[in-house]
Amino acid sequence: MAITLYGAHISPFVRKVRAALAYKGLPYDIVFVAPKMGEQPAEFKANSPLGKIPLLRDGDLYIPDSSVICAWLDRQYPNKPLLPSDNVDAVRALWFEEYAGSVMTTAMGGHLFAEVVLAKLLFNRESLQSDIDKAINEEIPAIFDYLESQIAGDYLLASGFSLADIAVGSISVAMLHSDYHCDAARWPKTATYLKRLFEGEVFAPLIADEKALLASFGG
Ligand SMILES: N[C@@H](CCC(=O)N[C@@H](CS)C(=O)NCC(=O)O)C(=O)O
Repeated sequence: MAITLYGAHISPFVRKVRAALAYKGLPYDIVFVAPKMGEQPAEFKANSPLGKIPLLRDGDLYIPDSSVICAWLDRQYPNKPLLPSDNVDAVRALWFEEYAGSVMTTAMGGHLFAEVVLAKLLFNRESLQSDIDKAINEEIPAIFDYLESQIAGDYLLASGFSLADIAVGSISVAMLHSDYHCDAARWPKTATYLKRLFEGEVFAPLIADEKALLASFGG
């Protein structure tokens, strides 16, 4: 069955689905859709009731929401599971998915990336320096403190790469695009962990794609 992903590459939630598809080795097409902007395909409007990206089409089935899409992919394509088989690990991975999609997205996406990159590139306005300062001085340090206390070896869970890393890695790429980096002297485990994710086989090709795309828009 053919898989189609509707969304924009630079959305952390679209990136999360792309990372999940890449990890599972599933081929797909992307149809570019920006929320609240431009012409949107009729099937997107009909099947994304909240108007948000991503939306996935798998055969005849349309699935909105990155978390629901990841749950679908894991059930339908169980090879290379996103959720560990152990219940405690699985529920911890789901917690990190929630943390990445809420607190991390507000700080790294809404306050940092939106102001450092999107303000000029897309919104045609000056950056809000107060949002950038809040992200850099308060929110992201608190996130790094937390991740530093949680990383268990190479990845977030001792059992290995999982949905937790896909979710946390996806939003952390926004930081990379904003040219903000984790201070390895202050958060050594987190800095090493993020570097491992960014250079790993799941995220490196996505990051290269996105960098080329941002450069083509003058970012
Ligand atoms: N819970 C959703 C969040 C998706 C989301 O907020 N996407 C943003 C783009 S990064 C969006 O479409 N925003 C448009 C809007 O809120 O109307 C998911 O995990 O897919």
